[in-house]
Amino acid sequence: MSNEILNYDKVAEASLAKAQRDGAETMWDRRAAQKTQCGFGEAGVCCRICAMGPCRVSPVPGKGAERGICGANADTIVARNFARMVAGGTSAHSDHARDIVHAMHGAKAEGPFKIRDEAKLRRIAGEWGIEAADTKETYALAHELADMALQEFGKPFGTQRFLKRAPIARQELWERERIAPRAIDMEVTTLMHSTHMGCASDYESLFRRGMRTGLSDGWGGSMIGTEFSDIMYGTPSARPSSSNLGVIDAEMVNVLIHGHDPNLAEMVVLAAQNPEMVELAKAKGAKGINIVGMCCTGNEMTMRHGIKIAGNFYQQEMCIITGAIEAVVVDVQCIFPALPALAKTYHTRFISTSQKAKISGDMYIEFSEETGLENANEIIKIAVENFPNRDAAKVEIPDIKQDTMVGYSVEAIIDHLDAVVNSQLEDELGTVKPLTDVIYAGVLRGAAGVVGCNNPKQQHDYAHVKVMEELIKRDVICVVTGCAAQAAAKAGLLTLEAKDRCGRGLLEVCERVNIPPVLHMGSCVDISRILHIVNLCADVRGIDPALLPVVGIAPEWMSEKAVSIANYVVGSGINTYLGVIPQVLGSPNFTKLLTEDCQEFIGAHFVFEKDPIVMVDKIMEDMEEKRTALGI
Ligand code: SF4
Ligand code: WCC
Ligand code: FE2
Repeated sequence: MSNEILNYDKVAEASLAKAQRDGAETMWDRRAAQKTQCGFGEAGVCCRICAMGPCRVSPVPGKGAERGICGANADTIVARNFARMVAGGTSAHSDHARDIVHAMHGAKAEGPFKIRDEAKLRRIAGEWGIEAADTKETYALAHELADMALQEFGKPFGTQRFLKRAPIARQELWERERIAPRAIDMEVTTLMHSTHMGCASDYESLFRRGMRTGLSDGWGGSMIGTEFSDIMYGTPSARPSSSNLGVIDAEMVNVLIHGHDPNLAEMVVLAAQNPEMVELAKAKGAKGINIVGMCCTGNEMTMRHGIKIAGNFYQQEMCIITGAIEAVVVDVQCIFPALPALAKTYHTRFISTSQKAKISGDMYIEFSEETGLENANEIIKIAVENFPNRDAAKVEIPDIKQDTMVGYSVEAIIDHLDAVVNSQLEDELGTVKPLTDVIYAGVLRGAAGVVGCNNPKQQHDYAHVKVMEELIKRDVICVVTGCAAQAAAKAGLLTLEAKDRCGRGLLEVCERVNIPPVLHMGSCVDISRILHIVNLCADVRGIDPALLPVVGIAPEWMSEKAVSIANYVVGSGINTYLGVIPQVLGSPNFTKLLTEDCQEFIGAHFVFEKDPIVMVDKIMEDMEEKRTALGI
């Protein structure tokens, strides 16, 4: 456990020492058991797409077998594997979105699934061309819009409706390069087809198919997920919260919500407020019920309700190791299959709820949109009744927590900008123009979206935090989502006081606009919020987003979803910096396509850089080049 990777994270050190004392297995034990990771897999040159294989070709060109049994070379194998990661990631984000839309399709005024942001409902209905969007009865309109959204997944003709949010230049590029995404399910299916044995072998073509699929995630599934969640659960606005394992309260019934879909989490939060449940908790000797969040469920719930953030991806085991969690409630994505066994080391109940992600080893309570609140009540009751089973001798909660500000949706950012716009100067309200003004004036050098997971290939949170700290010092404003946002929260970067860690330009902006230098924009599907704001900025200036000094960064990514995201961010014209190198190096051709050649036709490219400081140097150079080209 003396792994140097842990040194940066004091909570992790204490927590993993406790795990060892308690005889609990963690990802670090399993990481060690893996010994040296497979060089073929790491280089992306292992293929098991058909049963003649598995075939492995040489990760070093010119040494060993150069072709699989069918003749596929490293370029084909790497490109196919990469494309299949995009398909996996796109399907995850988009299937999550579909569940949100389904819930909206069944929403009723009497709840529990209902319309909370009616203005946004009408705005998007108008944007999508529904007639009388201003006057139709709320629920009739919601159901009509939900119906249209469901068509975005499987419609036989046409491209994604939200593409129209991009500046014309970008829309034209997508058309020209034939990467404008069609129906989401179609893109995923076509990509799985193209990567089937004996289909596409041309690595550039495979890359383009993958990018089109990724774009169906960013401008389709993820954007639908974000916007429809806002309509149903409210568009986030700035609010305080608290973060890190210290938010677990020894005197309360602690319920950890982990996963992604706000449908379940919203119901769990509602159930925890049920006075009957609170009374029951008191009768069991607790002071009340404390809901804490993790990964994107945590982000969704903190953005809309200020629910406390227990931590990010890498802390999911540490939460249970505190010995003070009565129940872990999960739905889909980013949940270790190891959790039920770990929970058994303590009194913790592990409850999986989604047919799509049934996790064996403890309880399964299937959540459905028809019975959502009843399911949530049952879950909370199990947690409360489990409180007396807690073993006080095993409880140890690190006394570390950090105040944080969250809830910066595009709408919330525009509200903040409006508050400082001087109407006497005839500046327009309700736009991102003031933001582009400070970038153009050079007060800010640029903007960065920092997103993604944790990965043991990087020190926990170190790469996230270093990148952000260095960027804000150099007057680059950051927006964050996913587990990167939680890393920022824990490091105190999401506070108004963090302005003192900024360069002079960003400090001035933070003071005037009353915002932290790093803005929490939500969950991973909410990277669509980042896309949206960048495109609004480009639109204000009448240019393609590729010309703006803006970058995407995933310092510690690990999931297929991140590969899909990287594809749509690059596909949207934004250079994307990856701190973990994707499994593509076994094909120098494909690597060059990602890191250089795609610039030619997409106007952006990937950059691989493990060292966060070197990465920031490269980003600053990139931004300054863009500024020079714009003449600003
Ligand atoms: Fe081997 Fe080709 Fe089959 Fe892949 S598709 S496993 S390279 S024979
Ligand atoms: Ni999104 Fe990565 Fe977290 Fe999962 S929750 S771990 S994909 S960043
Ligand atoms: Fe996520």
